Amino acid sequence: MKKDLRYFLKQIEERTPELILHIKKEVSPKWELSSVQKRLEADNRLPIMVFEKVLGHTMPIVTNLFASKRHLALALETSPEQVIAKFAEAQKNRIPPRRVDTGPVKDVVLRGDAADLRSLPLVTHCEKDAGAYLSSGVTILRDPVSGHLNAGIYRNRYLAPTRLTLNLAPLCHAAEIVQRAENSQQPVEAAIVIGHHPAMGMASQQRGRIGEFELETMGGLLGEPVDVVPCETVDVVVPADSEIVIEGRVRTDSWEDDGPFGDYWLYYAPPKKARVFEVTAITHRRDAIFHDVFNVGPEHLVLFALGMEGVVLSQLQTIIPQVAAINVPVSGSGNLVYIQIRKDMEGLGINTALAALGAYRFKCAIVVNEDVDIFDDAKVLWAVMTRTQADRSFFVVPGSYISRVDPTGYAPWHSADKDDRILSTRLGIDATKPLDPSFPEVAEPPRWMWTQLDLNAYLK
Ligand SMILES: Cc1cc2nc3c(=O)[nH]c(=O)nc-3n(C[C@H](O)[C@H](O)[C@H](O)COP(=O)(O)O)c2cc1C
Ligand SMILES: [Mn+2]
Repeated sequence: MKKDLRYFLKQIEERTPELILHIKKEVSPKWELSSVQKRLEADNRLPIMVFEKVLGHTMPIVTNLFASKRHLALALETSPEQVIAKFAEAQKNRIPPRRVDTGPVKDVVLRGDAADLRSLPLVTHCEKDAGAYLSSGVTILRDPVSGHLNAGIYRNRYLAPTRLTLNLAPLCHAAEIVQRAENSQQPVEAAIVIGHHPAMGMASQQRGRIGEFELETMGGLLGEPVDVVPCETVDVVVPADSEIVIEGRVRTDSWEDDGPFGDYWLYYAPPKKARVFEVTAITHRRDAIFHDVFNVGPEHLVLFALGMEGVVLSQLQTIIPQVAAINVPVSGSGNLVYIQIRKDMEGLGINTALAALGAYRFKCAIVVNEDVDIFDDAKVLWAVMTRTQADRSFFVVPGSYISRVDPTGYAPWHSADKDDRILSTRLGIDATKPLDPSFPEVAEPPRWMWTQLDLNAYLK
């Protein structure tokens, strides 16, 4: 069986049925679907959900595909602890896609006015969102200058039956490609892919060099080449086994408002100008499954964090071999990184925090010893509270660029425009204990006893 969305869902049904929920009651794509998701999340439940009946639509919607490291681990057939290493490895052992003539995504081909976005169940998540969004689409575009393909997730707001926004953050490859196309007055051909094996979403988050096609990393993750087919109306290839493809062109001469939109900082991102995507065709499977990502739930963050973790871990280990593991926790909205080190010299905690802040635009880096579980926020906070003094273990770096979304950002001192609030202050924390052997030992019952206890014998 092809490794696609259906294959993954079947595997979940067979191996971890408790992780998938089929919702048979009809839901509205406006607020109701996201309310169900939010309500379950409030109960710490993050199952993959298949909403089988969506008001006004025939396609079912799957969501929560990336809701935790466990979800990613199941997709990669590994353990949650090994996900980052496997991702970093796939980025090194890339497998180029394989060109095939056709595939299920060509079951239905709609061109011109028939390619109507209203046939897709676009979801409205938050109360004050500007409207319905396509939040899961992986946009593959061809750089008209170099000819290379590039893929990433850039949210799309519905504008009209054949028009969407394409919201490109300033530092991503796609923004650079579209800007260069604008400078050389060339059109950008593109396709938005919805629904495939989760490896597609993961690969789309790789932070590689411009010109490295993300579907090669997807091949690396799956251990086999991804079958791709040419688009009908643009010079782009798309995965043959995806659910839905929206073909079109990115305009380099017009902008539309994107936002407000409930984003991964868990606030509304204010309206700002986005590129415009004009639809030329829609192709899909006969019984296509639509895929939605709930951006103010953990799944956006878990997926987004994976891209950072993959590149930051390998960079850090090059500079500081004592780095054992990292985690970009959901609680930090992508701005926080925990790093575990094998501390063998004083000063290594501060050095590691400095290197981590340099490796990516984190707002805060916290370094701990190997005895602290970096997948548990409470354990990391415990280390900060019992192993630091703020005037020695913390350092602060003002005037850095983190993100244009930081709601507490401030304008550069020389900027005339006080709304130009693009700067943030960064924090490094060395929460490792001193090497001094008189530092107290962690108290616990004999480790050999409590870790190997046969609990069932006591709980009967
Ligand atoms: C669910 C989700 C939504 C995202 N939305 C956007 C977005 O709207 N704009 C953006 O620039 N990046 C967004 N990202 C991050 C990019 O997809 C990511 O940085 C990607 O690596 C960019 O690829 P590129 O550098 O090849 O363009 C999103 C990530 C996820 C996981
Ligand atoms: Mn790229």
